[in-house]
Amino acid sequence: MKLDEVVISRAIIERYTEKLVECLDLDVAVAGAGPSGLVAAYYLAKAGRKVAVFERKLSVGGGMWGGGMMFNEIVVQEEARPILEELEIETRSYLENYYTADSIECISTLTSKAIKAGARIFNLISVEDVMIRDNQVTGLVINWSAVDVAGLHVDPLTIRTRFVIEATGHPVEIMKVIERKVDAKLLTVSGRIEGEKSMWADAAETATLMHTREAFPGVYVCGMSANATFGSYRMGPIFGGMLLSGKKVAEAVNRRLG
Ligand code: 48H
Repeated sequence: MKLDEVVISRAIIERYTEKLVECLDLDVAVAGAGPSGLVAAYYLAKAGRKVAVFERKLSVGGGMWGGGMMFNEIVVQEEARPILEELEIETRSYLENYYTADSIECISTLTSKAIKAGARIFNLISVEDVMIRDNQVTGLVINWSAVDVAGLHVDPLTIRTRFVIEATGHPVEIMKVIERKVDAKLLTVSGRIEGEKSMWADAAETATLMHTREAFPGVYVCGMSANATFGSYRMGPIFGGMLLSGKKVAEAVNRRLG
């Protein structure tokens, strides 16, 4: 049978539109498809929640692909290994309490498992603002990343959601928008973003979990954005805290959803 280019085009447009329309009203919208956002999406989808992830870049995975300084291996500690085991990602023991994993296997498998569990992942879409009602975030404002890159003046579209997970990593973009635009305090000590501190892996890994929580009504932070919001250290290429944070935020939001 001969192939028709217009059928191919129509198939893509219709199927993509179906996916996006389905996601206009969500239980959980995740901003950023780094390791913590992907883990969160995986567990929420597994719990039967309607969850979508919006990622600015062409590729998902955030800062995990490059391991440490482009050596594409990551390190995880004992506590986080069960997550990789559940995802069927191979780990190799190094010294006591240290395991390594191939960063490409981690991201590709995690992404695949999240999608197969039912999460929708949209790449090339940036979250540029939030929707607010009565001092509570009720949605995300999204636009094509290309619009931003080209500096075009094109209005965005909006996704309604019961909860937002801010997983934008170091730049902590969603919390920055809230801090700048919403006339209310964040749920931090100063009421503002406390900011990320320098390297201290051990302290940072513990703090990441402690700081994985609601940072503004309707918005939970996880991964590096949790540390940036609540003011803690960075940890370099140990990723256990990111994985555990993604799981913790999924459990917390799942509880709130009831
Ligand atoms: C849509 C956006 C937007 C936006 C950003 O940086 P990430 O990998 O985030 P985490 O927190 O899951 O993992 C952090 C880890 O990779 C890391 O950097 C570590 C452990 N650093 C330690 C250290 O010492 O440096 O992923 C965030 C993702 C990226 O893919 C961004 O492109 C995306 O979010 N993103 N997507 N709309 N406004 N902003």
